[in-house]
Amino acid sequence: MASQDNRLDNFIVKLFEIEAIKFGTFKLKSGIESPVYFDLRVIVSFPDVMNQVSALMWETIEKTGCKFKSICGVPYTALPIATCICVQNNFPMLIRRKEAKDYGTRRMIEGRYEDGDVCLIVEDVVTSGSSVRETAESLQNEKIKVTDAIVLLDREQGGKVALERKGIKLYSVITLSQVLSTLERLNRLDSDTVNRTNRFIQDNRFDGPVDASKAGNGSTVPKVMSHKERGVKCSHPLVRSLYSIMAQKETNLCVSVDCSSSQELLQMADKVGPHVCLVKTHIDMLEDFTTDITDQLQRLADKHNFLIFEDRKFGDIGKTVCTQYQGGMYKISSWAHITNAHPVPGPGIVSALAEVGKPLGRGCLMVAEMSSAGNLATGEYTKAAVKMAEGNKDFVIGYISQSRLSTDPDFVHMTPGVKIQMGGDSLGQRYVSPQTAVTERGADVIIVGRGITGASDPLGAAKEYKQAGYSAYLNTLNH
Ligand code: S5P
Repeated sequence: MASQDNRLDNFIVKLFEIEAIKFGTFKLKSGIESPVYFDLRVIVSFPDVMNQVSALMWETIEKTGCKFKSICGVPYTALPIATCICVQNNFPMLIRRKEAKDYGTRRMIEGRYEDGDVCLIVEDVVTSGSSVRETAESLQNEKIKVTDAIVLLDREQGGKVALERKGIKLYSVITLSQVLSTLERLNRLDSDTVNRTNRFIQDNRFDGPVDASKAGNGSTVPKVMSHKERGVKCSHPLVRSLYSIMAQKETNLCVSVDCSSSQELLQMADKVGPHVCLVKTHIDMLEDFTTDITDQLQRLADKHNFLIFEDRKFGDIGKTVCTQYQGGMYKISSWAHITNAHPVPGPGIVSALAEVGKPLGRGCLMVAEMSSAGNLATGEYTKAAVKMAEGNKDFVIGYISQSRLSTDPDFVHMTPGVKIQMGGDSLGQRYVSPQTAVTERGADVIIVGRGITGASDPLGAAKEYKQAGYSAYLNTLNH
């Protein structure tokens, strides 16, 4: 026992020495500032550490007695770890693709498997459990069962409980508190850092859904506001209307009705109308547009109580977008409650659209992140989009995004690229499930197109997406 403890002590110190574990102030992907950071990617440069990781994980797995036919590492850091475990123990492995290939088999899981096979998931660090869950969903889509997962380091922020709720038991080799106590005992860390980190873990538990509005550094964690509350408290009247509709109809679903025939568009809007808070259009897809179509769409919006979002993605200089928004054939500002704009031309685009839209009570979303593979709306570009929104709160009501970009409840986050059958299409679209969009990506509204419009029973599909999206939202409230 003592020698096992020594082994783990030495292993933890080694991780600290190679800076796979760091203490300081680190901004996480979610925007939270963390006093501790794990960068287990570095271990690939230390074959002795790779060997130790693999041996420790295998021993932990063996002790659990769980049974499985293959092992799959969560891409990317856990891929080499899974490879080591499988090679050293002569065990079959599966690889999960993060993006579907747009040629060939388009499989999301590579390797040999049969329906009903059980696969063990391997991960380096678990925080909320979201990455393990995404990999599990990909495997389950291929009819592979997932009952257990092994992680090198559990940050103890609720991932274990969240995974258990999904029927996945999580085993860990070490935990963050173990790391802290070991490093303190061996005089590698002072008690201030240990206390600060412990406080951070306690204040930033996820227990399933990620609430990116949580503040870091041990400060008070703001409560997630319900749709009902946001329907009263948000500053923009249009946002209040949207949330009131969402609360009343119990839906966070926006259907993207991407049709080329106006009859199809109107029929679909009428069919899904009772189940959505928004209908999104690409009006320039219609081959038979007349102004009567948007009049009829407005009547349907009144009948079913939804808002209309024209996904125009304006992207030109101020003068041009002004005319495009209010004039031309479509006169978008006269019927669409919401439209959206790319930040690429600079803040002038927002002021110009606002000149037209604000007097009409319209709202605009900044396209801050995109769902398509290889898109350029990342990093500094996304940050600039957020700044543009924050400086124009009387007209910009939120974002088209793939993650939670703002802690301000006034901003609505709408996430496209949502489909129960995840993966992608052959033209670069990438999908996540409604649950992932809401709980992991922080979506207030899920935007679903072909998942509903391309289904054999669009009404049934709309109900299914409504249910999935709304129960994911309720989950975020409960934690
Ligand atoms: O990043 C984005 C932004 C948008 S608005 N990715 C998207 O897919 N969209 C739109 O959402 C896209 O133009 C389409 O209308 C819808 C997604 O459709 P689906 O059929 O792939 O669900």
